[in-house]
Amino acid sequence: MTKVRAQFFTSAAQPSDFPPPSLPEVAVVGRSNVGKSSLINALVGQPGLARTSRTPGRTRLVNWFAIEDRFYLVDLPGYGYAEVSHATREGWRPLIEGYLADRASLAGVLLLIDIRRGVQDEELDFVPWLAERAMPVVVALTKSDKLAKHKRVLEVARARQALALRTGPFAVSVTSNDGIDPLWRAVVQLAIQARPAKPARSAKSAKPAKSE
Ligand SMILES: Nc1nc2c(ncn2[C@@H]2O[C@H](COP(=O)(O)OP(=O)(O)O)[C@@H](O)[C@H]2O)c(=O)[nH]1
Ligand SMILES: [Mg+2]
Repeated sequence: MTKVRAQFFTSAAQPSDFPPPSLPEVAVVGRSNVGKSSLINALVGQPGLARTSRTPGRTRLVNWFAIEDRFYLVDLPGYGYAEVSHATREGWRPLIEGYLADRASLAGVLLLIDIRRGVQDEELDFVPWLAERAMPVVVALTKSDKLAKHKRVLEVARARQALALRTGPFAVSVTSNDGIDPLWRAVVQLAIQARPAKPARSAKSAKPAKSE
């Protein structure tokens, strides 16, 4: 099992509380209860790092976890949970969207989908939205232990087609450990292939420098 140095860094309830961008960040996104916190714990091999819950919709904060002082895994509140009040949901939306649209240090997104639920409207909207912004995404289908192996393979193929993915998705389970190591490698790739900060506007018109 992967074991890395990971520690809680900070949390924020509103964009004005976000820490200044520093290290690359990989945001973990998905519906409430899809298994975001459990997966973060499994990826880093620390069961108690991110708080998991049987009650959906409990994480109302954005949580940053520092990984080997090299990058952050960012646990976002879940979207689309029907049983929280409309007002509460509308309160979270600016937090999630504000983070994803404006975060200068965002290197990529780890999008989680429950393998039994499959791709829904939210993901059909969200994946092209990321593509328009040239934001790399890795998709994982969670709770793969809940499906027989032949059904897992089918769901992987369906999600790949529905979202027009070039690689993956990864089927993962924190109970069986299925797919955790390959997913971790993909997450680390996302983080270390972080795009450099946007060049200054004037650099756009300049010809690329040739090496002599
Ligand atoms: N069987 C199974 N249950 C899981 C798995 N991952 C998470 N869960 C359960 O799903 C529930 C929600 O998990 P949590 O990580 O809190 O979801 P979050 O709301 O997306 O952060 C908890 O009861 C977890 O124990 C998995 O791979 N297999
Ligand atoms: Mg959570």
